Amino acid sequence: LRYLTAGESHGPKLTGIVEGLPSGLTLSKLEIDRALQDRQKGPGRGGRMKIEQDEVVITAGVRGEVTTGAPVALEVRNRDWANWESVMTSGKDVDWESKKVIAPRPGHADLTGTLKYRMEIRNVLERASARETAIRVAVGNLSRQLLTDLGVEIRGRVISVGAVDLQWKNTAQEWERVFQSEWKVGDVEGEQRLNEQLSEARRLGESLGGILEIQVLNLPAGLGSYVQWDRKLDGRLAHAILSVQAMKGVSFGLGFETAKRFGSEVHDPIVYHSGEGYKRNQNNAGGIEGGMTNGEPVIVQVAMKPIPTLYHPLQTVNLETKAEVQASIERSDICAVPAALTVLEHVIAWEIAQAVLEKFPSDTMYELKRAWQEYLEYLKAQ
Ligand code: EPS
Repeated sequence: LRYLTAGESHGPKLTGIVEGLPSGLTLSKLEIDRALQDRQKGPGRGGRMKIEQDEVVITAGVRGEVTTGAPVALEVRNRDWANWESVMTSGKDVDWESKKVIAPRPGHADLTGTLKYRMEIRNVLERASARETAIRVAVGNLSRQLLTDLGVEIRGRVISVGAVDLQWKNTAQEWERVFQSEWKVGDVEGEQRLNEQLSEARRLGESLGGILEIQVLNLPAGLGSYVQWDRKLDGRLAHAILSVQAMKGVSFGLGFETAKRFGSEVHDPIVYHSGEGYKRNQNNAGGIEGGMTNGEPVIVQVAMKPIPTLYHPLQTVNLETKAEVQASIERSDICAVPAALTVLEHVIAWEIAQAVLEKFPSDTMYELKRAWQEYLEYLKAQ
């Protein structure tokens, strides 16, 4: 299972090509569009999200609603392109001047990208932009629908935004609230504090990061492998997560707290339930041991940095005059933490699906489901 994306933030469209999905997977376009719309939401989003109404176009690999086993091609159009056509075109008549950027933003790819590729900043920021996460959600949603078909559930919540920590006891009621909440938190009073913090950040020209948690439920033990470094599932998840724009840290289960405790206070004792197989009565490992799922929920925490484009810009250097100036003010989001949750759920879905398709025969959904079911029964019968 592999994918590539192409596309610039203000170019005509984003494109994704996916290879390795089994034939016979029923895909709902409605589901993909719902995920795309979910990614656009959240209280801290900027003006761009009023322009875009993301929707997928599937141009290959699906007939009716069913995958054929051939590569799947996806597109998400940039509506904003209508305002950028003369600037972001591939023909001869390009307007190089009107949207030229000469003051790189600290925290963005701007400066290093321009040095590395010997091009102007506009070319760098267009591809480095988190706009690319739209197509990653569309691509990831294909794998998410495959996992749903196998009974795997992925859910996530926002743990904290900026300096505001939210209350959390992990109850079913809180999860219900997360799904209704525009901040994707389960703490009603906390939302008030988040709104106040957002207003303050807006007033100051600031941006906000946060910490998120994603859980993957109903996975069998044995996805991923210890036998080679690049097959370890936690390593693959960390790679996928940190490849999302603005993500700075990943931890599993008990996370960094693990390093502070005695071993006996960290590792999850093994128990046996007849008819169910081996279990754990706690999940400090976050569902992964030895680079493999251990049958408990996979639990990942992710740190997102504040978006580097600031309305109250930091010092930088004008690349033409070398004078110290303030960074360019590009239109931006103040906080994209709830949107990032949707993105993370989908890049995680991708890695889990890849591990599933590596373990089981995957030419067809028929073979995959049969082998999956047989393996679940084998684990229970131990
Ligand atoms: C982004 C800058 C903003 C965000 C964008 C990511 O875009 P613009 O420069 O057009 O205002 O809105 O995010 C999206 C377009 C999106 O779909 O999430 C950046 O520089 O990373």
